[in-house]
Amino acid sequence: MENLSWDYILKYVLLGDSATGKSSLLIRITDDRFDLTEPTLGVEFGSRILSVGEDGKRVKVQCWDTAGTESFRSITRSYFRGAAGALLVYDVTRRESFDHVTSWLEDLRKYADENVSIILVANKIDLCSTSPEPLPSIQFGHPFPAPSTTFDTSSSRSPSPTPRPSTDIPKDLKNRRVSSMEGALFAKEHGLLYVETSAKEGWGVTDAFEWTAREVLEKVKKGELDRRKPGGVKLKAKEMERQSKCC
Ligand SMILES: Nc1nc2c(ncn2[C@@H]2O[C@H](COP(=O)(O)OP(=O)(O)O)[C@@H](O)[C@H]2O)c(=O)[nH]1
Ligand SMILES: [Mg+2]
Repeated sequence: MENLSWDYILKYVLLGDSATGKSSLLIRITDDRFDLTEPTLGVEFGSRILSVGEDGKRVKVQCWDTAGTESFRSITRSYFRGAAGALLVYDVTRRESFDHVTSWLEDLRKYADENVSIILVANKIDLCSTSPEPLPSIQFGHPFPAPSTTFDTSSSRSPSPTPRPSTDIPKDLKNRRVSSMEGALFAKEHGLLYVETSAKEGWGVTDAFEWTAREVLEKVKKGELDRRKPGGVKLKAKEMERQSKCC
């Protein structure tokens, strides 16, 4: 039987323009399938337990999938409050969905808790590549993924930042409107994590949810989250006791 026990529950939100693949990413992480999805009206919900970090903490991510259309934007914003993690999604084949990331980020900064961990998700890379590509080697100011390495964008469970040769660059860029470098630099500039995904092929999807969880858990460990109001993080009683002893 599936083990449903958890050490942490984290609230996540998925945001970004319509049709960038938010619902598809959610279905991929919760059910490991790719379907034709109906456009999201308002907000939908899904959850999945992930094993995170070297000590394999069991983290239940509860994801709120929001609608990217202007008419639902005020509803969408109300879900930002109390989120521990946010997946800000754009479609690498639609330039305007990347141009709008700035405005989604402004919304997050305004309506979400200041400690929210954000990952910029460049989705639909299957449309411009036949396999997951290495990400640009950029020095990130984040503990995860490890600095000065390329990231593994495969759908493996653990983020293994295996360095790959820098000559291994994408070949079929015909459909691509936002390069890896541009996405990664934007993320670095704004203090976000960065990942490339294909909800269709399952590439990088687990990494997106897991890397965000790792960053949240790092903040919990360092005591950066207010214990009385830990914004979107729920700890099991046992874990709470351990945390209060250690820091
Ligand atoms: N090729 C490809 N299509 C995708 C991917 N993710 C989503 N789609 C398609 O893009 C469209 C919008 O996806 P959806 O998940 O509804 O986007 P949302 O509006 O952001 O929730 C649908 O036709 C999906 O099948 C992907 O990774 N690759
Ligand atoms: Mg949707």
